[in-house]
Amino acid sequence: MKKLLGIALALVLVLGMAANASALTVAFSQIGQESDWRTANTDNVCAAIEAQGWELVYADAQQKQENQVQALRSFITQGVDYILFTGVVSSGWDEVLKEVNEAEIPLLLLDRIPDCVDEIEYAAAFGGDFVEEGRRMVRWLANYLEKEGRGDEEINIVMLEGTTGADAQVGRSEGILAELENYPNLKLVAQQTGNFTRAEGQPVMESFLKSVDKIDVLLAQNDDMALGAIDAIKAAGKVPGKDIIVIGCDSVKAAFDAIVAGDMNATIECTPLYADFVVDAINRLEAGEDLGREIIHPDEGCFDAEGGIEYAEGLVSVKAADVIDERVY
Ligand code: GYE
Repeated sequence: MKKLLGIALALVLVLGMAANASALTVAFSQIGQESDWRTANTDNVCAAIEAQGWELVYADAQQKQENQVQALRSFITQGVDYILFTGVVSSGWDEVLKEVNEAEIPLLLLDRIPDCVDEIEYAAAFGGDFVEEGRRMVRWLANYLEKEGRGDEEINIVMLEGTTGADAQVGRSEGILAELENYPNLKLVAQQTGNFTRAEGQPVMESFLKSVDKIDVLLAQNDDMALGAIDAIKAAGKVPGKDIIVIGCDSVKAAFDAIVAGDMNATIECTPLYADFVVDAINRLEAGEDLGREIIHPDEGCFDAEGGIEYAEGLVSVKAADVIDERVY
């Protein structure tokens, strides 16, 4: 009997060790490190995976689709347990994501959703509602102008767009253009990509300032480009936040600082904090749950100098200075 118990105990130990050795391996194909948003997203997701005791296989694609394709194929070869994926651009993923499906590795779509989403299998999906974010940028602007007594003025807008063909660019442009239709006095007079980076936002704004006579508003599809543009506006002898209304997207800490300093007027929130979603989704999938095909969008806000401006039905902006200390990214 004793001997049997001993064997059973040894077996439990061996099995326990085996279970530990085969702790989950979670692979993450990230786009690059183009913005404060992206850095916060990488840090947040990677730290959460490691905190669970899961093995992390991380690949930074340096903005190149071919690097992502290569990373996904190497995840398949390694036989990872889960793949987290956000695509630098929307199109061109059909083949490699079908390979992921054939390998039967559960795929979690994050952030920028590929345009083949309806043709592939995925275990869970989470990301910003980019069209709505674009709409919110324009609604905030229209209501702000109204409050300033400029509601009927002819307003010239320039737009810094994100990486061409990225879901976040396509969606925000679509939302901005659709919402502008509701305000005939708001005119989009120039638009160009700044690739979601501060480094490119600056020279593109510089060229807008040279080529466009009257610029009243800058809509930047992320805060980093807005911050680069603010430098260009100052260098041109204009006052950002006053001569030119500056609106960004993401709500990173640096944008809060710029709003408090008076250089920037508003930022529409797009959270990079995906850790809770990722950990919860994997744990539920491990427990055998089916999470369905819904693409989950987080609740997001809008921050500006004074607060109280409506940016979506029934939602008003929050004064950045009041919450700056609580910002975690
Ligand atoms: O807005 C931008 C980043 O895909 C939502 O990518 C993301 C965007 C974010 O570089 O700052």
